[in-house]
Amino acid sequence: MTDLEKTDSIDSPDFEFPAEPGTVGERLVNLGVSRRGFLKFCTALTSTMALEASMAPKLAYALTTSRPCIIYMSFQECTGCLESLVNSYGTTIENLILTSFSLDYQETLQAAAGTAAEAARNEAMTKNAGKYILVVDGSIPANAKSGYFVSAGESGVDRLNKAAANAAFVVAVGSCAAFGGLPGASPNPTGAVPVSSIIKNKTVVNVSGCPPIAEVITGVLAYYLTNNALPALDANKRPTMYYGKTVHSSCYREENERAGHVANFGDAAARAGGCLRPLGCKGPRTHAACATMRWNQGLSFPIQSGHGCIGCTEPGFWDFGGLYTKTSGGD
Ligand code: FSX
Repeated sequence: MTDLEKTDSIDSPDFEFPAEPGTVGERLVNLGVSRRGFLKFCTALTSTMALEASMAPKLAYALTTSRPCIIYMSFQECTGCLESLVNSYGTTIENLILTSFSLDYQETLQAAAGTAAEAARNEAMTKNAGKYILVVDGSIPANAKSGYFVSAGESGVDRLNKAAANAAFVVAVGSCAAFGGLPGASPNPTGAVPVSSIIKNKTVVNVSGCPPIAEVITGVLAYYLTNNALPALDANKRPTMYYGKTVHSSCYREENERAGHVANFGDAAARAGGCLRPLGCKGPRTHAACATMRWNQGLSFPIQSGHGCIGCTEPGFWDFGGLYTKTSGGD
């Protein structure tokens, strides 16, 4: 995504930034973001969420007026998911959306530590009981005897259960939280399980990927803000608006395969856009938005760089992940 358009003034015949002190609207005004530029981004965002463009003003209103509480907890992970989320720069849609939430607990980003951090989290959960969104990254070590992951004197399972008890719903960010991911790979010494294996009485939305695209994470939150409801989910609890198609079906190299152009390692066909399937690309069996939304503000994605998809958004990644070919049991 590119930077938001900026102008010296706000022109707004039918949508004004609510500029009350402390609101996102006020912050946008102070940043010099124009109404037109803001609505343009909201329109782009509605298209990624498979919503009508006419929903853009509603989204704009929701982003500038609501401020739901998010409790973001990390378990067994590499911090790649959070890196993906916060490594955006400028006034981009993902940090704009993050600003629209009150991020009341995030161990890596917050200044508070120890008992002060725990007290702040408990206070935020009590104050927003039944309404806060619990975002979780990392898998949960369910092997009680393993001794892995104890924080503030509590096991991972206890910590997750307590945090989820009064949440409105849970968003499992990253393939570790969604499906077990790397910590769950064989031999899985910690007994790592997905969030949905522990939380059974509450909706869990899986935003898989190792890591997921930043705009996909924030897009799910923006959808909830706009509609006060969650998007449709597939059989793996992933939002179909981002995971409804395979990477291959929306890949620019797909039409080349149909025309008979396939690649070999380092050959001219690979550079000219030949399909990477013979090299073990897992795009045909991987559901993700990488080919349409791409990475780094829409700049590129692995296949565009000549590297086949490794299937990181699917259950079983890592054990069933990586590049492999027909001869080693792949597609
Ligand atoms: Fe897992 Fe995320 Fe991969 Fe890392 O939080 S999905 S190992 S990018 O950090 O959990």
